[in-house]
Amino acid sequence: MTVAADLFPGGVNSPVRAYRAVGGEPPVLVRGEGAFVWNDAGRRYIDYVGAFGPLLLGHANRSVVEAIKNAAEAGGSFGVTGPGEVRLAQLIKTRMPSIERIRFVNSGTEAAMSALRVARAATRRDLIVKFEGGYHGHADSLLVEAGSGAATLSIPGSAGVAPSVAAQTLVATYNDLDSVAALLDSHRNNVAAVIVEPVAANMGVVAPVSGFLQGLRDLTERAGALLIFDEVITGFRVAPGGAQELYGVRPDLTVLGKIIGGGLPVGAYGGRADLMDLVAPSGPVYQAGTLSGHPVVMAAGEATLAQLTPDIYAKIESQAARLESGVRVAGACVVRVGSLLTLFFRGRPPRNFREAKSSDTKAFARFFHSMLEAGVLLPPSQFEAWFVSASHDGSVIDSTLEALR
Ligand code: KE4
Repeated sequence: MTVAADLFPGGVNSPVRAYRAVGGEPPVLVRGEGAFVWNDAGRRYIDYVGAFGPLLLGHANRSVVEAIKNAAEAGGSFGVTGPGEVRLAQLIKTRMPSIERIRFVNSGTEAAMSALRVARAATRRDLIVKFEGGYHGHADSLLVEAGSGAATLSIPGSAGVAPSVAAQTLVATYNDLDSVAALLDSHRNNVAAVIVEPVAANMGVVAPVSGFLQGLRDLTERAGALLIFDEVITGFRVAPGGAQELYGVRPDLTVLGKIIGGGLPVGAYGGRADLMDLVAPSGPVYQAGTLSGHPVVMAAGEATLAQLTPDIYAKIESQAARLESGVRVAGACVVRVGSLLTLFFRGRPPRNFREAKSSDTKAFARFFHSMLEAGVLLPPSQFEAWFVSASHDGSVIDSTLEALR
């Protein structure tokens, strides 16, 4: 959109939307319903972007829309805790028992940066360990060889991040416990936390090898550091209780976003009560937000989680499995965890970001455009996940496989 180019940097409000990694002009999308989106010329696409993760039920889910309307008509944010915040927090706690206390914020970025602040306060240590290719939003200390947008744009870290801040973040290799142990040993007693996407989804979908997550749990315990699971993407997607349920590993703190807001701006961080009680006004860690816990957002999140029944998860799992088994593309391999899927243009599934980066991104770009031509909208980057929703039913999967032929 030319007018957008005059208004927003790169014509977008988030870099990945500019299609720099795949080339061409992004479509102008004006409507979404279920598994479909329509452009301004009325052309319909099957949508695997799903707003990059929040829309596990698909676009314009009737009861989510109804809940938003009712909450909006009841008035906006009142500047005090409301019943909607309580109900959504209870739904989250029930499904993620590691979350004894929670704080709602307005984005995954805010949630991740706040969780790190709690970890530093709790341990009185300064350093953080993250993983190359892991993306946790754009807070300064986390934009150190980030994945997702930065990886797509091949910007290691970011301009504007002070070297002194970046120096507080150590970078390990995903699926490589030795790289974590080495950092913990060489910075003994000064690592506050290890933050990890339990299923990496910002280098494309890279699954944790067996024992990796439990290994992080053991290493952090031994080092007196906290383990933070960034479940902004995996939370309530890869299992009813997220990756921590799927892999049976209990983090000290969890970062959430996307699905818990039902498509509206949201984030949350939570975990052990003794840690979260450090957060103001209970404790000395300051964090605040004008619209945190907004009733309309809480209503959308509650209406979403309330629909996530075992049947829905079983349905999404079977559809995503059908898609996985039907995808046969020369020179590419599929990685799937639940309803997260990536087609890597390389011979074998990557185990870390360095291997993911060796994918043939030009081949991906050609594939992306051929699918767009065929009416299937994929995330515009080799380093993003395809999001299958409950609305991607049998006929949608069939049409997708048809387009792949
Ligand atoms: P937000 O600040 O964008 O709400 O969340 C940041 C974030 C944190 N943690 C994980 C694991 C994430 O994937 C994200 C954001 N995800 C990207 C998609 N890979 C958002 C898309 C975009 O940047 O436009």
